Amino acid sequence: MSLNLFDLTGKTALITGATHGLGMAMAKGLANAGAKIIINDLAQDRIDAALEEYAKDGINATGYVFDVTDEKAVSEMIKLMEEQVAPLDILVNNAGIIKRVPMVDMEVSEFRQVIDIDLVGPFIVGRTVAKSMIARNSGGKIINICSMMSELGRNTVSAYAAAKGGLKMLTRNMATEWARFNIQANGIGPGYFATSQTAPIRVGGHPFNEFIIHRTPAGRWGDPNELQGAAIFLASAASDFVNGHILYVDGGILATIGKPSNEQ
Ligand code: NAP
Ligand code: GCO
Repeated sequence: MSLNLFDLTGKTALITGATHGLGMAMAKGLANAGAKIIINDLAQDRIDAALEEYAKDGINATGYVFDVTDEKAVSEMIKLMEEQVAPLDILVNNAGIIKRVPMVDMEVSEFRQVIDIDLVGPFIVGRTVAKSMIARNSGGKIINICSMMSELGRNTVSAYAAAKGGLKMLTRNMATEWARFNIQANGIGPGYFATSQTAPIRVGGHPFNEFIIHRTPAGRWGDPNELQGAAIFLASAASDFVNGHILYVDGGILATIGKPSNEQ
């Protein structure tokens, strides 16, 4: 019998913040590998619209509204989805925000909000899902969506970099504490991808757009669908001995210090 290491048939995956962008792309990839998909967002209307989008691709997804920073709501909604749909085998902590403000101008409340959503949120959701996996002795896969800013700083994104750097280390601690329960916790570190989050810095003629195209050895922004392979790998049996690893999908950004503007 040929064992398809990447087959997710019979598995159930929760992807937070998956009504569009990278979350939707990864969710579609997991669905195409056989997983049952549950998505989350902050608003029912955006979930409803997204479920129609998934259905167009033949994906019968389910959606639940909750704020990843709301411990009570997370606990109630994960209990409900595991009753109504199925126990979770895979969690993708994708939901996140960014604020681009110079540190000297950033309100402490803004800094705290980014940390809360991008770092505390994955802790809350991850811990809630892990408790269920441990109680069921099922094992499982946790995938935290990190960033280039898990490794590099950049002007104006201090809170985001602190959160994503922390998420890298939270991933390693999840791996450390939960590996004995056959839970593999890993991260995906996307480079620069074309989504609504990067739209403000990607518009044609924006200096950052040109900078990223030149700074990325592949010479372009990533397509969200190019994260599907990494998501399927870390969600599948193919990664059963991979733990605490951040898999960077960045077109080569972290491989290089870059090149002068006059070099190809
Ligand atoms: P996006 O288009 O802004 O989508 C973020 C999603 O998270 C949205 O669905 C949003 O819901 C949801 N969300 C925000 N706060 C939430 C909360 N408190 N509770 C539940 N859901 C919440 O971003 P993206 O570009 O797809 O990025 C997705 C993830 O990848 C983020 O963690 C981001 O930091 C990371 N990332 C992105 C890139 C990139 O180049 N795009 C690169 C590296 C890493 P609403 O729509 O309702 O606001
Ligand atoms: C930015 C971008 C980045 C990307 C991503 C890079 O303003 O620098 O939004 O933060 O979202 O995190 O990996």
